[in-house]
Amino acid sequence: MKAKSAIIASVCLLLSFGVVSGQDFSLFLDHVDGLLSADTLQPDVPVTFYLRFSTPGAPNEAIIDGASNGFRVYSPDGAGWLPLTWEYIISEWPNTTFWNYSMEINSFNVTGSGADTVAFAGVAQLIYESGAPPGFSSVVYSITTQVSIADSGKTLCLDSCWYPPENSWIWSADTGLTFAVYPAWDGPHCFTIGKGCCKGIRGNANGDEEEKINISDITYLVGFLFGIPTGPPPPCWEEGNANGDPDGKVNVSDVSYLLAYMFGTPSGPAPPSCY
Ligand SMILES: [Ca+2]
Ligand SMILES: [Ca+2]
Ligand SMILES: [Ca+2]
Repeated sequence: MKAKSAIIASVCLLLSFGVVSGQDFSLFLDHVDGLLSADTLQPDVPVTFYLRFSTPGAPNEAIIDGASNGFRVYSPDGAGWLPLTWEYIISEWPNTTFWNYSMEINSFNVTGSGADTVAFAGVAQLIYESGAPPGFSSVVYSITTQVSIADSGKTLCLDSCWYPPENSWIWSADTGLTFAVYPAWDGPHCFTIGKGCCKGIRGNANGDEEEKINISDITYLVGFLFGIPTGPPPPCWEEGNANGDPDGKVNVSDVSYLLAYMFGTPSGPAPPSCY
């Protein structure tokens, strides 16, 4: 707590000489792992938000010598999510290359309910030629969580926040005259929680794009279950669970089910629908 106060005090001290427009300074959501489509999250797999930190080149170039950015994850309609975890994406970020005075991550209430907040703060001492240089642009942080298929149709959002939550961001810059920068942010980013990878009915064990259910799916499952060497698992596990057993098992029963459906006399029932 003491250390955190020191960081905030340091950042604030550096900000006391004036303000410039932050249009060319930004921290954007660069991309997301764990999407089913551009605005739909895949449930039950890790979801990672990657954040890009950018500074302008000339004519607004400046060394950023203090940067503090918070992010919060929340659901406006009551979805849950797994407690947040976070990482540095480039190794220079947390060490002396950029933030030779200190780099901290502070998290608040990362419980998977209410709003979870993660704040990143870096402070440089320019006398040692540190700070984020002009024209810098890289993904620097990631925040990871996971949503549940039980919350399909609900919404999960990532937005900016200060710490404590719901205040503005601030960086400090130095071009010989120290000033404050309010970086741009392209959020909030909200995503619908999807229904997983399974489409229509189950049984497309080999994941072919046309969603066919045929002998190739049986071959694929047999390879996975009994092959020497073992074949790969179904690209969408729920499709491999052709008989739709509630435990989600993929085993010889699914092979038998598909055999009966395709070749039984009389034919067995079609695989059940995914959801
Ligand atoms: Ca299917
Ligand atoms: Ca298939
Ligand atoms: Ca099964």
